[in-house]
Amino acid sequence: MTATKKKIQFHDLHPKLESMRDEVFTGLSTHPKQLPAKYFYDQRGSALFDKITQLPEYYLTRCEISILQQYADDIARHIAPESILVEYGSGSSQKIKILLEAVQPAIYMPLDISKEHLLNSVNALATHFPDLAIHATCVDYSKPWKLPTLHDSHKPSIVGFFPGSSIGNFEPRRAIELLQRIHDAQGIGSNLLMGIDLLKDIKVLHAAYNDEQKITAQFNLNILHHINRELHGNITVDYFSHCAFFNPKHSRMEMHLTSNLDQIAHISGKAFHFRMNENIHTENSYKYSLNSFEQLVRIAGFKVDAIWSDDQQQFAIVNLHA
Ligand code: AVI
Repeated sequence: MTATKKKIQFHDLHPKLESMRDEVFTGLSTHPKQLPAKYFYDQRGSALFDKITQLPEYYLTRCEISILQQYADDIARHIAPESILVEYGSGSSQKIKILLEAVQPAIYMPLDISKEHLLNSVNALATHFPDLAIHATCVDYSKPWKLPTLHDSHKPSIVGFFPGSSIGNFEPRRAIELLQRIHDAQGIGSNLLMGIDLLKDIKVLHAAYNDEQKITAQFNLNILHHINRELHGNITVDYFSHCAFFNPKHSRMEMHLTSNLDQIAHISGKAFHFRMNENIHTENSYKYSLNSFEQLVRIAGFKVDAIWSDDQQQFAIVNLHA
């Protein structure tokens, strides 16, 4: 453990990074072809995602922020004072600022797999909250993990914050495993605040993933640029098109990249064949009803304690009790 600033402690739990080459090769060799959504997020992909969150069609971020603004004090009343606030993925500073101001935790502990991203965001946050004790922790929380020991004499209560409907990007089986891990790591009696995107009119969902400015299309196609750069690929990105639709059977938005023609591309010297109209499945974004979400979290050992939503019930922040 090294101290980077007076109030910032850094814990490196040394997440093991999977080989991008292995994952891309496996994904493009299966039928139907698929790619892990985490490879959207190189520097350009993260900047494109930031743009998505500001699009008129992408209601998710706006809804979640407005729920936080409207109910922050009530949310804080559901959380024990002097708690440790653990954020899963150090994401939007706007959301965490609202929560930190309302909850006033003893310690803020953001968890992220990327050391660089983590340090950049905590340094910016520390300027805004100079007295806040921050324990930035570099970890892959989708694998088994333990909260770092804080050598504190009393045992503070733990509240997790998992915003942005990020849980929606996990298949339900994987979402349950992840929630079980969080349950194990945080312990009985802890809380978990989650942002979830609710099932709604398909037209609204369709527009959110097919925006007029085509930023989501650029975000989806960026995975191919990322592969070209990192894995010495020669994929012609223009030969693929963005495709996003609602799959009612699985209650999820799906994103795919469709090959516009019959083509062969090389990645790290290996040839991959894409038939005309063949899809590469790049992302799932599950949409839950409050009932289906309650069932999912119950399997993982959590109970729903409170729900805050917007007037149109587009999005919800749910407080879970372990
Ligand atoms: C990060 N995640 C919750 C976003 C979503 O809506 O599933 C990623 C995204 N994909 C397309 N637009 C935004």
